[in-house]
Amino acid sequence: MPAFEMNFDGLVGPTHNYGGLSYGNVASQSNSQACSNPREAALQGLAKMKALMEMGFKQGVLAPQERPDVAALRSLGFAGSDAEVISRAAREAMPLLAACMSASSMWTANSCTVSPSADTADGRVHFTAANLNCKFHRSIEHPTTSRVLAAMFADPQHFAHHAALPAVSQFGDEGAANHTRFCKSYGEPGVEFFVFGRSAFDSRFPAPQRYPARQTLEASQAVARLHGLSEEGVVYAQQTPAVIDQGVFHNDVIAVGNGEVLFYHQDAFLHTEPMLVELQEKLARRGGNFQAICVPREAVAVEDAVKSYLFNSQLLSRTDGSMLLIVPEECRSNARVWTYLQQLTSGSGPIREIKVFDLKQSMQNGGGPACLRLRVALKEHELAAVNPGVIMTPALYDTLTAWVHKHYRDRLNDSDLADPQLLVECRTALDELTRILKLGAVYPFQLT
Ligand code: SUG
Repeated sequence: MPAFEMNFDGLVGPTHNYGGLSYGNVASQSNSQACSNPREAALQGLAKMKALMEMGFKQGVLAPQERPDVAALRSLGFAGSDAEVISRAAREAMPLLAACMSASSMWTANSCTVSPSADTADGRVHFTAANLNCKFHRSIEHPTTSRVLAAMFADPQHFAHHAALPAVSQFGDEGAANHTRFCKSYGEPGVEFFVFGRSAFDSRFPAPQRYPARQTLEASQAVARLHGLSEEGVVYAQQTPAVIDQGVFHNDVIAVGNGEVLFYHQDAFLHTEPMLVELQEKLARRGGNFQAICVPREAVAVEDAVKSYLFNSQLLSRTDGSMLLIVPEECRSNARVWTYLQQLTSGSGPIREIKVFDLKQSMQNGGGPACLRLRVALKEHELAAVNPGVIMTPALYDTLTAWVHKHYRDRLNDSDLADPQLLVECRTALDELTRILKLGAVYPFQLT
C-alpha cells in the first residue's frame, strides 16, 4: 500500500517576537529584544511550504496558537479585563508577558511525537503532545496543540491521541525534535530512534553542566509505551552532554535522519558505535539497509553546526530514491559548512542535492527548517482521513498569503507587546483562520 511522509509546517503566529526566552538556545538569547517582523516570518514559512509542495512533496499546515495567552496570565494572578491583565503584566512582569506572547508553537517539530501505524500495536497513527515543560512559554502550548491535532487527525479509526506527559522535569518531553524514524519505506515497520539529554531517575547517565537537558530518557520510554512500540522497533541514545552545553538544545540541531539514512555530527551522541550497530541490526531485521553519514568535527565544528543549523535540515526522499537536503541560508554563508555540503553532494552517497531557504525570522529564535515541520508518515487511506482543510494546495497558499497580509504587523518591538489591540488583532485573525483551515473551535477564546 502506498505511503508517504507528510510535513506539517507551523504557520508563524502574528505575535512572532524575540523574547530571549530559551536559556540554552544561543540564537534566542543573542537576539533577545530585537525588533521582529511577524509578517515576513509568516511569509518565509509559507514560501518553504509552497516550494516543497511544488517539488511534489506532501505538505500540510499546522495552525498557530492564541497569543497573548490571557488565561495563562490570569493563572499567575493578573486580574481584570483582558486589557487590564495585559497592561498590568507589562508594568509588573514583562518577562511573563513576553512568554505569554511567544509564537513558539511555530516550531511544530516540538508539538508532539508521532508513530506511524506500521510501528504501533493497534495499527493506528499515534500522537503524544509534548509537555515542553523546560520553558514556561512552551509549556503552555500543549492544550491547544492537542485540540488542533485532534481537529486535523480526527478519525479514531486511524488516529490515536495521547495527552502530554506529567508536567514535571522528570518527564521533560520536546516531541519529534528528539525522535527520528528509520525505515525501508514509509508504510513498512520501522525503527524509532529516541534521543534524550539526561535520565531523571538513573544517576549513571551523565548530564550537561551549563545548559538544561530538555528531554529525559523516562519521557522517551513513556512515549514508546503509549504508542505501543515493540522493543525490536526502538533504539534509545543519549546526546553528548558537552554538546548541549554548546547550544545543542534538541537533537535535531546535531542530527537528522530519514528512510535508511542518519546524517549526524561526530560529537552528537554518547557511545556512538554500539548505537549504530543497534540501529543497523534492528533496521536489517525490518528489511532495511542502515546508512550512517558522519560529519567529522575537523570538517564542521559543533560551533559551526549550531550557528549554521546544518543538521536542522529536512532530509527528503525523492521518487528516484536519492535524497534532498533543505537547509537554511545560514549554511551558505558559513564557508566551512558550504564547502562540506558541496563535497557531500558531489560524492556517491544518498544526499544528492541541497536547497537553500531564507528563514531568518525563525532562525533568529533558534528554529530552522526542521524545527518548523512535523513529519507524519501516512498510508494512502490515512492520508484520505486527514482534515483536507490543512493540506497545502496552490489555492490554500494564496488564501493564507492574503490572510497574512491582511492581519499581520510588519514589526513588533518590546513596547508593542503591551498593546491590548494586538490581542484583538490576533483573535480576529485566528477566528478567520479556523474557518480557512476548517478546524472548528480550537482556541480558548472560541471555547468560552
Ligand atoms: O524551544 N525557541 C525555540 C526553538 C525551537 C526549535 N525547535 C527545534 N529544534 N525542533 C525553543 O528554544 C525562542 C523564543 C524567544 O526567545 O522568543 C524559542 O522558544
